Amino acid sequence: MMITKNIFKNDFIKKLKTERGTTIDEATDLDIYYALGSLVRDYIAEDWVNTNKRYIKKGEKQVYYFSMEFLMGKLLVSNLINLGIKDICEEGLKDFGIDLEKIEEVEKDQGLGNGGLGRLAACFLDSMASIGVPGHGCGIRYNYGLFEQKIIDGYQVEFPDKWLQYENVWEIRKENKAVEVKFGGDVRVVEENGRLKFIHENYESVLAVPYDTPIVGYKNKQINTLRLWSAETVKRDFNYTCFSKGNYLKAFEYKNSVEAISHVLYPNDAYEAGKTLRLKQEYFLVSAGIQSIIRTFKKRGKPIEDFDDYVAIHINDTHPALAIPELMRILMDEEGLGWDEAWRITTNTIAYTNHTIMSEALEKWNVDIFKKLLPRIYMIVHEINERFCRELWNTRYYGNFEKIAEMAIIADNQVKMAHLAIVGSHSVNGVAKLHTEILKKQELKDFYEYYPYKFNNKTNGISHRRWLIKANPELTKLITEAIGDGWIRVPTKMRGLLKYKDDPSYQEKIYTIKQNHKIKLAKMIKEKQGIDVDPNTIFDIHAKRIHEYKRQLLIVLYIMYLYNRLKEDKNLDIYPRTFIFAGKAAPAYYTAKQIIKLINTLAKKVNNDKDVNDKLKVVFLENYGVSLAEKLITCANVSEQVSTTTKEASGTGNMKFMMNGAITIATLDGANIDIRNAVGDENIVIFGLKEKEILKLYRNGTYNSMDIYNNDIRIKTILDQMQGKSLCKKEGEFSIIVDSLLKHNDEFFVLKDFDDYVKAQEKIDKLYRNQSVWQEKSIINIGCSGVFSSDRTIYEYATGIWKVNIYHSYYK
Ligand code: 26V
Repeated sequence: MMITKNIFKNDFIKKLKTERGTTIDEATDLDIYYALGSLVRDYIAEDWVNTNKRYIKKGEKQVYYFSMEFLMGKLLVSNLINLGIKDICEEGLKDFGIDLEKIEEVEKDQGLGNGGLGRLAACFLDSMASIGVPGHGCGIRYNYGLFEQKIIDGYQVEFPDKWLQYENVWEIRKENKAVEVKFGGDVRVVEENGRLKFIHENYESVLAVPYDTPIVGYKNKQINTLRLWSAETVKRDFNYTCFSKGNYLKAFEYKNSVEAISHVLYPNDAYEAGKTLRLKQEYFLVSAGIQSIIRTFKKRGKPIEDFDDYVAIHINDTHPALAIPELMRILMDEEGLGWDEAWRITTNTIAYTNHTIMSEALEKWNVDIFKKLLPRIYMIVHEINERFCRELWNTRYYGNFEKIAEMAIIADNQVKMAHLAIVGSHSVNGVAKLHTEILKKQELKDFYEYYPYKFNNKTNGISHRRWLIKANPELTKLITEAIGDGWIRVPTKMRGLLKYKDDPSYQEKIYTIKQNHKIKLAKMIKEKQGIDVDPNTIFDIHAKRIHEYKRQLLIVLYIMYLYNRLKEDKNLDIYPRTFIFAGKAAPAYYTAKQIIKLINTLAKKVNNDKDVNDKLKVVFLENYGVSLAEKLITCANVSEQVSTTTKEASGTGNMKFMMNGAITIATLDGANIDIRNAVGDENIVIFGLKEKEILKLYRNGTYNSMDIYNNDIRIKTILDQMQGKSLCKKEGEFSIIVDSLLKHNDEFFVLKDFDDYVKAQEKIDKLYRNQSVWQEKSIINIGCSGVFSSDRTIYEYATGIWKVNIYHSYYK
């Protein structure tokens, strides 16, 4: 259906009446949002049904992306863009005196993720639909997403994220597609016709109810599905079993324990605490998802032996790795296949992405907890382990007990999920070149040596539709004016911009766009925090989870150093800067929370000191999430990507900032390396220890942070200030931070990299003064960012791992 402005306006008025019982004159922003959302859903409906029909009719391979997190953000405007009707709707609404941007504010962010890993899943869904991969998301419909962060007296305070408080217009509850998931109980083994049969008894039943959200491809009529599962009681059990025995309280206990499963997202992004509820969540996702895939598959009438020709399952980190034993269970216990056939199908179906080398994030489950919660699944994992260890012994490591113990899936009374994921899949990938190399050379070396053919790299990407077209319509327009709109379907065509890099009038336009975004942000900062920020200063932004390895601290030290210098010499010639931070800390990560307090304490001091005010400001923006990110990334002159080399697997914020014209100051870590390779050394500012130096320091243990403290007066002064009363009246407030740097020998080499960071910042200062040089670099960064579109990443997954047809790809 072709939608014109008039059709839209008529439809909209009708919707307001039928859905909200109101008129344009009376409608609140909430009415308008819901009427619009419901209308957009109608516009999507037909293509959604047709896409599913086409998938079934053509019988082609489907991809299922399993993830415990999907950080979708808001969907209204991104759906309008992908449907190709944003301009029409915006103008239609304007005729009614309605501002779309204001209406968008009503929508709650769908924040069902912690950070990079969850947002990557969301970008992948967008790209799969847009380049024409038949691919769907499978996740959990948490009642509460990542907590809302407020800053109170400088401290982070967490509040529940009530994203489902009002109706979610994008989802459709599919009650008739609910499945049962079983926990606990016992497994009885009987022999039947010469085969062992496994009978699961006395288990607790949970009903998994799916909610489907359409994922709209970019102007291509392809609508994929994100299916999120919600945990509910199985009515029969709830009503009869407990109530009939008069056990009223027990019934509620059951209800609570079931609903707890999809109640809230775990707010850690790099720390595995081994909680039973988390394991329950993981199995719930996997069991519901795989049962539903099998059901859809069987409707196609193909033999189960061909399952892997028609289905690819991707697991986003190890969190859904139980997909391996769950698929084995269904193929053997329910479909009657033998072990070898089931194993062939399972390993051909499943592929695994590793997202971190941080050892604290590696999932390991206590065997006793595992066995009790998932008795049949444990038996299968145990058997996988037995067979794997036997194979190692027979093929390569005969007599090498040590090696086999190292590589075993079950060892030291723990189930190691990464080992399970590698053994049970056909592909293991890292998320940037360096990360993949580290996996091969270090973290997963044994597995790489044994299964070299499984390992591959897929450098991350971001959806340029959300992070450029949606976030920065002004820049989008300017690019299209210069090089046409071909870059939207083939983002690498943004290179066409390079010919304008030294065109003064184009540079001027690029500058103005950024400037306007900065003015808007400055206004928001003034409204929210009362801080005056000058849009003519350099906006230097660090926005991501708060983590020691991401080194917010390095920037804090630099700001303190600048402050000290300005206090000594008011006329010090530095280009005025505004440092902006945003990010959440895991609620139980005390050091990270103290880093937030430190930033806010410093901000208060600096912002209220007239001596330095025209040169230095510090702002911490609360509640970082997708929507705030969309506002921030357009405003950065400088993008801070300063993780300790080797620690950031890829990073994706780095890509978002460059695509919007920021210059990156970075260590050679994760995808920063790929960015440097794309833009060239002159268009990025690199500093800090290199991979080899870091690994050497970690290995030989010669680093002594006290030496730096004693020999570098800048650092001594800063750390003494941090510890004493000059920064904060509460003595010892920041001792945990100072201790981490001195007593615990600065695990993340903040002090070691400080001097080089200062020099890098001085380079930035100098560069920014020459606006034509700066704008040229900015244009080069934008022009070279196309390769970081997740369309490219998904193309690589589709052709290299999943082996699926791609409908609309322009990459061929
Ligand atoms: C781990 C855990 C441990 C158990 C509790 C909950 C939880 C939640 C998330 C994680 C995953 C941590 C790994 C992660 O987020 N990695 C990030 O992945 C990004 C996408 O590939 C990448 O850009 C970042 O560099 C990487 O840190």
